[in-house]
Amino acid sequence: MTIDVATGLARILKQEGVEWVSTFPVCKVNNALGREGVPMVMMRDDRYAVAVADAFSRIMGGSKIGVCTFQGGVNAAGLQVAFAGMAQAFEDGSPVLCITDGISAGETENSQFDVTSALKSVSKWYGQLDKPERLPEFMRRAFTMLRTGRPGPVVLAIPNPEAQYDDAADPYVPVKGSKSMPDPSDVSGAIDLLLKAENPLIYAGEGVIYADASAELKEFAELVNTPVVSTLKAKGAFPEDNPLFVGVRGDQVNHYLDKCDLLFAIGSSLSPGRFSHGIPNAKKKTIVHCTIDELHVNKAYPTAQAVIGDAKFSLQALIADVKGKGGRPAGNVASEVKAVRDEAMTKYREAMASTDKPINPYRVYAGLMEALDPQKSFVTHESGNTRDQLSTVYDTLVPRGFLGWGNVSSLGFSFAATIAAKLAHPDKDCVAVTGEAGLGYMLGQLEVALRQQIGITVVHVSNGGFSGYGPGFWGDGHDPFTHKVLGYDDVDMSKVIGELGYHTERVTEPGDVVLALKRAFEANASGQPAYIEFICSQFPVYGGWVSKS
Ligand SMILES: Cc1ncc(C[n+]2csc(CCOP(=O)(O)OP(=O)(O)O)c2C)c(N)n1
Ligand SMILES: [Mg+2]
Repeated sequence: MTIDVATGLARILKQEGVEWVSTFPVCKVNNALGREGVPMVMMRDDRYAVAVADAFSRIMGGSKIGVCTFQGGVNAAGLQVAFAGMAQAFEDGSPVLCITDGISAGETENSQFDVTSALKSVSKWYGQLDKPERLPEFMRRAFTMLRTGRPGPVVLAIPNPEAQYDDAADPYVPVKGSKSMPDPSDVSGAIDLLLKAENPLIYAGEGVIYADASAELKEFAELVNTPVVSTLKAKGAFPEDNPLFVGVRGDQVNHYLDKCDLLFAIGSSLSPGRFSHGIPNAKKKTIVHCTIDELHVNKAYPTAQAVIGDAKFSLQALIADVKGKGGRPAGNVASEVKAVRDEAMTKYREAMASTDKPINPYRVYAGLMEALDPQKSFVTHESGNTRDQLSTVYDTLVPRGFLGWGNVSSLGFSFAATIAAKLAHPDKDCVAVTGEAGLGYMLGQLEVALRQQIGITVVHVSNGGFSGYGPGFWGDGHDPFTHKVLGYDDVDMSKVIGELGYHTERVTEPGDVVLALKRAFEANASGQPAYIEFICSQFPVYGGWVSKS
């Protein structure tokens, strides 16, 4: 049957299991999505349209693909704003499908902004549909790339959504992703090195979550009796109540990164960045690197042994190999982890019990841990202290019980992530924890949760400034001229946001933290979003990142 490209696209998305599409108007395929019954989550700007779909892919570990649409083509206004979201998705390796208008033949080379080179720089693949009958081919290719190899965004530009093609000529069949197993001799070599090491350390990255390999990681770590560090983006890949869990950051992580003679990386690019650890004295250590992508082997550090393949298959092979070789002796690894961790956590645990006013932010995080069921909740941070502090202390027991994000971390993503989390898991309590800066980004988006009745909670650690930037408690801070904004004495954000229709509270008493959170989650259960402003001190104290040396 002859149909138009936009209708064909909508039907293929449905065949591929896409349940909704996030968008900001206009994109010329949207009307066909509406007609074909694909629900649209309309955000209030294009960056957030990308971010919601991006976050959904992350939260689902790529088992479902987030899809978004935004304006492009000759009038690339939407695309220019969406670009920020695509850059973030590309930086963090998120398998999101971005659909935008394309530039028709005869209209190219009109604008100053070079759409093609811009989109190529933020995608795993950018395809412009140059003939309507190629739609099935492009979609097969897109979903293959979204489900295979190192995750990353795919961008499709559709120049003429009304162009007709015969959908029976090349009937669409959903595509399956493929995974690869590592070379057995690499697996054996990796285990031989591990068994020789005196103080090995496992360094788990987000690839473990994308490969759905948390159970295998736990089995492997226990079998080889080796402590585990998780990256920010992998937080929750290893259960954080396990005696072998060291942490994401904090003095105990520094201790183990320093002390290890062998670093066994799984599912991480091992790129020392702004929000990840470097490996101190790397040249004196043995680095085993299990990764899906050769791009990262011998990148920042010499790799003693690469194991290239899907993290689950790699871990299964590593488990089988080590079982044949007898494993590692039990020793006192777990008791040492506990001692080092307890010592490092003492100051944070004190802050978590603080009765200070304004409220210590750690008291709010302790309240979250008390009010939420760790198995049935989703928490994410913002850029700023909420990231640094939550990733130091928030106990995550299941993958994506906490979403850590940001090789670089673009403010405002937490709201998109929490919307996506609630759409993915309507039964979970979903919370974004933000400071002033993240809140500023998300203010324009708050209407979405009301309109769509998405019951999420925004927790605002309200401290009147960019607290890591100002004088703080220790001297002048790193940006003393640009850290003050209107604070809680100047404006009552709970009233502002309350007027919109959110359940809001302003909490000044440490003893009220847990009850206020519980009331917010109750409101969420009936589809009402909530905003809770906790009047907090500026307390820029958190675990650092170890630098590469
Ligand atoms: C898009 C973007 N621009 C700039 C930054 C740099 N940045 C990181 S945190 C921050 C301010 C954080 O202040 P606030 O939200 O009040 O959190 P606090 O640290 O006080 O808890 C800024 C400007 C960023 N991460 N993202
Ligand atoms: Mg602040």
